[in-house]
Amino acid sequence: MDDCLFCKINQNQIPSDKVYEDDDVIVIKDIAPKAKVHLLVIPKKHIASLNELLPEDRELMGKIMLLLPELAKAQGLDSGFRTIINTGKGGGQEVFHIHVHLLGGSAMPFA
Ligand code: D5M
Repeated sequence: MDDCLFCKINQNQIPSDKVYEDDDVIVIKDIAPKAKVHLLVIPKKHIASLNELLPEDRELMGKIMLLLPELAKAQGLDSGFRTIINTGKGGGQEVFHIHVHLLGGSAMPFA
């Protein structure tokens, strides 16, 4: 997608603090962290939100679910972590390229 922030970050057109990358996923530090550890887990495929997920995305999203605890462990989040997916304007989504927030290491900012 030409006008998508996370596609541009994926294509290195915009700098980011990348902590992990493979063929399908990038993980970057959130630019405005809400906790000591605040990562964004972003599929390289442009999917606007959970509302646009297709059955063919099942494996990709499953891969992301399995990656989350590995990332948390690598970040030293031994006592637990929080994951958030904002969906749509009403759900607080600001960047319309699906991503999972991974937060931990300090008091949790959300209920
Ligand atoms: O979350 C979108 C998140 O994306 C929000 O926490 C800020 C973050 N963000 C915005 N621009 C950048 C850049 N350039 N690098 C890293 N992180 C960024 P949402 O769930 O859509 O509300």
